[in-house]
Amino acid sequence: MAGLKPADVVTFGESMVLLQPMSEGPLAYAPLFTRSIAGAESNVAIGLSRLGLSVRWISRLGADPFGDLIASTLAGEGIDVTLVERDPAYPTAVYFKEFKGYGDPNVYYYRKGSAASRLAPEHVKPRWFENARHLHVTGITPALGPETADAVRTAMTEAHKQGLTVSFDPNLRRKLWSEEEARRTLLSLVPLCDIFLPGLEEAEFLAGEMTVEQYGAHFLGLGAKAVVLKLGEQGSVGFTPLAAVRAQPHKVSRVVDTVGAGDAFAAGFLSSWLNNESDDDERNLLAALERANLLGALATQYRGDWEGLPKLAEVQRLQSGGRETTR
Ligand code: KDG
Repeated sequence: MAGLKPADVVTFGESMVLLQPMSEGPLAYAPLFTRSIAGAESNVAIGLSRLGLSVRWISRLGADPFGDLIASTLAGEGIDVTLVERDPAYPTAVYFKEFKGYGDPNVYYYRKGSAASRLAPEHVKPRWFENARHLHVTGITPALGPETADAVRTAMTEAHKQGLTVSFDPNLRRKLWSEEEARRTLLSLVPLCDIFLPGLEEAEFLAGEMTVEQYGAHFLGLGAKAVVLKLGEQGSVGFTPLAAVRAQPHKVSRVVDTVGAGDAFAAGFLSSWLNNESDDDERNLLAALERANLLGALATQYRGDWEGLPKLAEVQRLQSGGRETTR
């Protein structure tokens, strides 16, 4: 078997076809839709790839046209999809958004019994981590099927065994499982990660009400080596055993669609953190948080989960305050 292309980041999870109504209002009365794809891990993969990192995305897709669409879209974004498996017995999942015209969009999943929900520990192969530096996983995958939590646990353990670092975004999706099961499972995965990336609401869901500093200490105490808390409009804050750094939010002129903002944040953070050139945790955290805040803010200003993610040159221009030549 030929060797795999080196990957800065490996990620795996479910991607679905996404149907978004072209109008605002109740989904029941939406007559026209645009079709795209989405999935937390593939959103991060696209963000990282556009920022110049090499990325391997792994999943199980149905042997159906929607599976073709997902694989070819991600390959078109420069992502290595060589290890994706196609399952003739189970379909590729679909999800819909509903834009109310205020607040977060509602989402409706059609993913029970999908090909990715059949992911089991025996599918996780040492080869997944060959020639790679880092694994990124989210708390969506463990919620999908009977064995997906064990598959995530196996992958995190195997990645460490092979010398990779691991990041974990809890990505709490209450529609997918009970609160009790979510809390128990997500907490059990925290000690297996190096970088833990919760939002404030997720931190509270997992650990109860605390101050931001107490959350940092709490999750470091569970075994994470770095804790990065997303504070929404308040920016973000990062903790390692040696540093605690807060980064100011990037200005948002108009919120259009908040779905995918956490994934953009993760891509921004990892793209900087994994390319650290200094030993100074404070400096590294600040640089990574600033880029993460920028990407998260940009992601709220376009429709779709990943389409508007910026390329590296655009990020550099925005961060240096350079002018854009638009015409
Ligand atoms: O973070 C954005 C994701 O939630 C979205 O792309 C779809 O993966 C998805 C999910 O499970 O909600």
